[in-house]
Amino acid sequence: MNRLIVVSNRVNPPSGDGEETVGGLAMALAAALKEYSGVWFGWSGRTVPKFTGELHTETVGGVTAATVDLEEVDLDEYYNGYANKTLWPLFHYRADLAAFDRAFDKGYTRVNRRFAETLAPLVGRDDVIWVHDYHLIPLAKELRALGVTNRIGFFLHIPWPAHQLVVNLPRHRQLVESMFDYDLVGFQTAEYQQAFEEYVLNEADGQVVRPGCLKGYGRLLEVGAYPIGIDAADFARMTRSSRARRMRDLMTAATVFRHLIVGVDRLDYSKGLEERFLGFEHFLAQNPDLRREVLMLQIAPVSREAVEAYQEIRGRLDTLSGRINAEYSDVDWAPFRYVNKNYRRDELAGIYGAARVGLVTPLRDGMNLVAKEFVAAQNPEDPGVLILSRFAGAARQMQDALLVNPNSPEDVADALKRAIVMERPERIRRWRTLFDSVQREDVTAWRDAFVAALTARTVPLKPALVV
Ligand code: GDG
Repeated sequence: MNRLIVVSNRVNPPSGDGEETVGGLAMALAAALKEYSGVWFGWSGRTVPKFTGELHTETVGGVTAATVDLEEVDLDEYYNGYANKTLWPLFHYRADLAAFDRAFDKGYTRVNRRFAETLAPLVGRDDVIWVHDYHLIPLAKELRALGVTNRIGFFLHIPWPAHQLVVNLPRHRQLVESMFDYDLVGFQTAEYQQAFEEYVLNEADGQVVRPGCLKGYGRLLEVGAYPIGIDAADFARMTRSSRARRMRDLMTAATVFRHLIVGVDRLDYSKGLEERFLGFEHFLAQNPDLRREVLMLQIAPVSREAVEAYQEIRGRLDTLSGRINAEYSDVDWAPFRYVNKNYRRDELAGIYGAARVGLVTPLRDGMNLVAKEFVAAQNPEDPGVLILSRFAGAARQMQDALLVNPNSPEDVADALKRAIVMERPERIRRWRTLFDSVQREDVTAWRDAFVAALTARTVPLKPALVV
């Protein structure tokens, strides 16, 4: 293999100043590219009146960031439109929020074509291309049309939903068929892989040729589950940094004689924030004796503010958090802190470290890296307890968390009580198993497994005719 070319919607090479962008994909790719002298290609985050295809390149720490500007209408139709108003809600089981608009569809195709046209001249003979996430599903199809024959892999960071949901998408066939232009398609969990296989069996008259190899639309495709992890070593280092320690001391001082319950999420309806707030409210109502012993801190930096559904949920969360504090606060005490501020990663590490409970309750989540970060930041001698939604991809690997149904306030409240009163030996036992898997199945293991499978693939690159 010559170079690894990573492609994602946004490109966020580590700046080194701690002011990293919020979001799991950016975190993971920055960590995954660290040891490769690779190229990271994608949108610059800027818009121009007319698309030119001009490339901006910058090399930071061995990684060349190659970015391209898009037009305002691309942003509306491709990013805010098809990606975040159509695919994101649908793939997170929110068909009620999904907008189906042909202009979005056209914008999505146009931007994928523009990405392909800009990227193709950069591709060397032996380069391996790794495309990321739902913004860029048809990219391989566009690259193949331009004559790119290199190995191309795709990784989906979000869930692949049940067959019956996918078929809500107008032109779902074209979208899935375009995935057969990849050599390897990776999912976060075996469950999402199975859902994809089920679609192919039902809608493409396909078959499972052997485990991990599908036939559909007369072609072959390798598929697999590659659960993403965090950069555990780097996170452990960060936990010991002076900023993390300062933050941990600050939070410990703010919760003397009280237990800190922490949630950290992009402000997104898929993260189950409303349901979590209701669960906490239920806990306060049911446990008058424990009320003054807890403080819940929810950090939720705003994201995708141009999309109405995100503006609406923000308003509802403001009301709900206000209601909880108005109902339960006392003159010297309030149960809930809800902040929309974005913190540095080392500060987050300190906050996680001070917490007795990590409350991670998405309604649907491809994986969820916050759950893993919380575990990585705990003190081995006195670790906190992770409460995790059974609908997060991470639940598969993290069976020693307290697994809950995030839709049930009673379930969440019961788990909170159990976590607060849990004795230290049980906390240590549960944490140890969780920590072992967070360390072992880290971001490097994820990258290496995917790249090894992509470069060792057995399906011929351009299968002429499969019988
Ligand atoms: C997608 C999938 C999948 C949050 N607040 C702050 C902040 N964050 C960081 C967290 C974490 C990341 O953002 C969020 O990652 P998640 O995995 O929880 O969720 P998504 O952003 O939805 O990521 C997800 C992931 O891709 C990777 O495949 O796990 O399922 O939806 O790293 O720490 N970071 C900073 N300040 C904050 O206030 N610096």
